[in-house]
Amino acid sequence: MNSIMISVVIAFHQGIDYLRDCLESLKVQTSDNFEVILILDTAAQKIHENVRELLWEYEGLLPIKVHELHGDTGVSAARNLGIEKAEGNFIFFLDSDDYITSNLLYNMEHCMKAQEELCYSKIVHTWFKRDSFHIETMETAKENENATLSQDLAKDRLLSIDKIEDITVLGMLFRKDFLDRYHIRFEKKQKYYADFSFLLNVLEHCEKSSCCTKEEEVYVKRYHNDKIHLPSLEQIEDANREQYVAEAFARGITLSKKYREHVESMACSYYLNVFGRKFHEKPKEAERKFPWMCQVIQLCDRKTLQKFHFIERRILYNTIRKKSRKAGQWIKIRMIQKKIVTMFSDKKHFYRTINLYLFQRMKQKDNWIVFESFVGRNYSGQPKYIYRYLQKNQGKKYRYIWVVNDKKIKIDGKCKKIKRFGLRYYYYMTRSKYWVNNMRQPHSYKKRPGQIMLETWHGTPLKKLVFDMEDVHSASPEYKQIVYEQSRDWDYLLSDNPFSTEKFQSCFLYDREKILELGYPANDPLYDGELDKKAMRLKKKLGIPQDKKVILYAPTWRDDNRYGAGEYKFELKLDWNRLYAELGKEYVILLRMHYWVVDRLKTEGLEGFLFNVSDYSDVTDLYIISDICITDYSSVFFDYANLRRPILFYMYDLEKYRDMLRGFYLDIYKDLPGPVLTEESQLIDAIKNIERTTEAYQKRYQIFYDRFCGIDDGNAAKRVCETVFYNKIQG
Ligand code: C2G
Repeated sequence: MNSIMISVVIAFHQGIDYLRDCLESLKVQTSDNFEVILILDTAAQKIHENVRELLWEYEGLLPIKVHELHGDTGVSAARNLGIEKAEGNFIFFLDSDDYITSNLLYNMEHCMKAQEELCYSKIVHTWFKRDSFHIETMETAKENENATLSQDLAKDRLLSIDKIEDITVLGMLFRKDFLDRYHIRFEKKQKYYADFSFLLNVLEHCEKSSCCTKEEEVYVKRYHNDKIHLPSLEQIEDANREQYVAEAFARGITLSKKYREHVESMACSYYLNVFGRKFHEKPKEAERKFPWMCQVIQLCDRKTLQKFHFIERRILYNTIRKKSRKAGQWIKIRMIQKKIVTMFSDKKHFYRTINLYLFQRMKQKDNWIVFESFVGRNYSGQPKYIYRYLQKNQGKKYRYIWVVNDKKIKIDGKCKKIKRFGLRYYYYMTRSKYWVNNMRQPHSYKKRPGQIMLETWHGTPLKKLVFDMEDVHSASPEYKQIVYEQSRDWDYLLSDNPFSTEKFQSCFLYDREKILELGYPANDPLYDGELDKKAMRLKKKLGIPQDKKVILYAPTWRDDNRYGAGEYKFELKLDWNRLYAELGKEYVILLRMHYWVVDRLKTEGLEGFLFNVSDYSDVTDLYIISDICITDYSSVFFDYANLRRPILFYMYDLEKYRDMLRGFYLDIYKDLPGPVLTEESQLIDAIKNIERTTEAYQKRYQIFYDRFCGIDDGNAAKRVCETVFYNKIQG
């Protein structure tokens, strides 16, 4: 065991920030017995990425040997060159966009016994950079991975995996002489899926292997969350991808003896379930690519084909006989059969099918408008004020439809209320010419030709959004791609100020021409001439004493603190009894949780001081009755600033929020119109001395107001309606 020397082979072609994380994870390894063989695929490399500069940082810290690929290109060629250049007696493949936990190499070394040919570890999937791969992520990752390893190499690395793209040689430590003895190398021609035949080859010859069972020592496979700018090999749009899949299967079937039957089944399943869809979606393309699949299915043993059921067998046999039309027809029958089963399996599928075959064929109604605010949670935001303006000025010209989760939500004026994702929802969404929404529309719902979508959005951003974010902690790795696709369907995007206009272009990769920089309709009421009277009425409605000053506390949500999709936890970092004691004589507090937060505070003992207004429909009303607004990173302050009233920023978790979760577009110490407070006592002090606090920020507030509130003037709804609905160009 003393003579172990590992060559960590890294192939690099793009993604320098990923590479930094990867090298960092090697820098902190507890083992010293390794060298790094970095193969630069110069032909495929991004020109602007200066790898040499990065490598300087590791000079003397990591034993890195750099080689360049000449002539050949691609990951297979790079890894083969790595094996050739390796001076170690063990090989470990590490992808430049992945990283490993700090004891992994040490543990693998100690796991490996003299007679074993390889050792492998658990792979955990993430889409976070190394810094953020904290314990919590590890916990969730663990829950989602298929439990623990069975310690049977074939089972763990082949038999339990359905998709060819998930078969990998990563997280494995190979004895180099084992690879050499059996000439196990990556197939150079295979741009993708070369791991498949490599692994099958390994399984063919490997007599003994060990499994590194330490749960916390893992290989971390990092998904790319930005397919547009930095796609992983799997995400690259390649018109001939199916050819590589077919070749990989063909090679696998030919070389594997021990697992041939399994590989054949995998190939057939891929053909039936993945490739087969093409016959329905892109028949011409299916026809062109059919011969590739034909060759693979022809290699399969009859016994394997017989395991499939009747219709599937018809598809496979016709494929063997090269009868593409017949195979295509049976594939369609199979799809219809599947569709019927899913259609009756749940309501949503049933509605969607009716929508597709019935509503989509009905005529569009040019005067129907569907409004939705905060995914149907309430009647508020820009959609509410656009609706009100149209109701008042256009009345019966339009038919108004509101999407709500609860039909009890009060909406003024005559309108049709429909429940989100009910049958009527599909009917009205499909037939209405206009959609007005302040959040993203459902991804599954594609716009019909001729429909117009006005995306009003719901705030000026302080925290970074979508493509401006590095890691996405709140959603799936496809988040950026999904938002990209959704935003292609927006005909207009509303902006409140030039700053938002600029940021929306980068965060949504959205065209300037389609952005309407017209101000926010939801801020129109803040310019009402009779605000005091309105405030009195609202206070009465909410049961708030008229003689007390009002503090609105409206924090935002935390991306990493959630129960599930769209359902977030929130830990309030305030001692309400202390606040009551210190401020209760003069103030009441309105607690307004963000709409994603489902936790509700118990207010017993605080009656008359703390009012939970989290379920109140319209936050604009709450701005009107508040004398001070406290927030953290929420965009509420951009809107509230229209009132020119004091704003305090209670940012008790500033570092984590800024450095890990989101990052900001503004310099919070220079640009915000109020003090940044991290301690509760600072917050209480600022409230007690609110006049002094206000005075200190007067100048900055004015600059902020001019920059962010300059367009709002009480007439935004008018401007928006004239532009979108009456096609008037705003001067
Ligand atoms: N909101 C609210 N109550 C809160 C927080 C937010 O009613 N406690 C509403 C406000 O209308 C606010 C909007 O939700 O303007 C957006 O809230 P943010 O906290 O900024 O969070 P998010 O939904 O992530 O939107 O460009 C803005 C960003 O998209 C942020």
